[in-house]
Amino acid sequence: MGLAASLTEVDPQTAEECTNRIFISLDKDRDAVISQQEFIEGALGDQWIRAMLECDPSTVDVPISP
Ligand SMILES: [Ca+2]
Repeated sequence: MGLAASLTEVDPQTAEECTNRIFISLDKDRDAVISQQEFIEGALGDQWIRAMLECDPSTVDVPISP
């Protein structure tokens, strides 16, 4: 299954499960802190995490300052 197909199918993971999966994957030294280096290396090395971190602006309600 391709990445696009996997992103369009219903994912049984909850937001909390996704967050935990991302955190565990990125926190390589298990100190409960994600350093900038861990974040960059983890995001670059994991296609699923990169896909989860991408933001579609059309799905986010961002208030615009007057
Ligand atoms: Ca860490």
